[in-house]
Amino acid sequence: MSDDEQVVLVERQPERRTALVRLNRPKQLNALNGAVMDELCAALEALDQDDTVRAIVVTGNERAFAAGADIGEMADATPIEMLLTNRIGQWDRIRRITKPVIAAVNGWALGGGCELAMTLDLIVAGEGAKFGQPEIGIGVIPGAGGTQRLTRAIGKAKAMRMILTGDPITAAEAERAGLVTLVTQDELVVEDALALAATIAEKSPIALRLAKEAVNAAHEMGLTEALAHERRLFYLLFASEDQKEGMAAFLEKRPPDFRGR
Ligand code: CO8
Repeated sequence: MSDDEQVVLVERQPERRTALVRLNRPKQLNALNGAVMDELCAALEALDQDDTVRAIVVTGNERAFAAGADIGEMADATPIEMLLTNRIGQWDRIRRITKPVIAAVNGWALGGGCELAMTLDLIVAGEGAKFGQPEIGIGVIPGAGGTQRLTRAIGKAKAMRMILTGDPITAAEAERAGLVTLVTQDELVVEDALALAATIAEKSPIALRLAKEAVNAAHEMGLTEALAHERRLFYLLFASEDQKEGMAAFLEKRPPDFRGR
């Protein structure tokens, strides 16, 4: 299959133990149709199983990370068709990825595109990026986590404005509000996201996996339960070779060699 036909492209970078996943429907601003979601989920799941990859970057192109769910594909749908195709249920496959995943965002991250970025773990944005939940303008509401993740990320006051007006915010506003990890020049977005991924990839894969699980628990559990969960994950890491190696390397004043065991 040529690059023109594949709606998701995957490039592994073995020397940095990272991989770059690119959404590739440029003429439709990467609108997330069934094919894109199927290929994206399959690509992330394959990389999650690949021991040569320790951190992943997902990006779009210079105009759009993704301008939302494909409106043409949804316009005539019935609720039962939506239910049976399980398009939104499929997003749980992205949530279940255990490795760190960074969204590298240029241009539009709207609707499902903004929700996709928020479902991943960190967001690196170009100065010209715009984040928004414009669904209200087409007679619906965010359906893939936007009302929940945006509110948790930036608070009710700002989330209400974005969701009720549909107006997007800039990358700088998104960073100030706590939605975005890092803002950089548009042309450096992918490079900086890959550099961040490479820094993460140097760490113990087992510790990364449990760290991601523990941080995500902050959104899903109450404090007492989440603290107990964190403590159990912390104790569990003492069963890993990477913990012995990491602490020995510190004491011997040498860099650690993490094997993911
Ligand atoms: N769906 C389908 N096609 C799209 C989408 C989209 N979301 N966004 C852009 N396109 C297409 C346009 O139709 C156009 O195609 P064509 O050239 O054939 O006419 C092409 O991409 C380029 O777009 P524009 O000409 O509109 O480009 P502009 O630079 O003038 O405008 C905008 C860019 C502002 C991004 C504009 O395209 C826009 O407003 N797009 C729609 C944004 C939107 O409303 N997104 C929310 C969609 S609903 C949603 O995401 C709900 C998620 C729920 C869960 C997900 C389930 C899978």
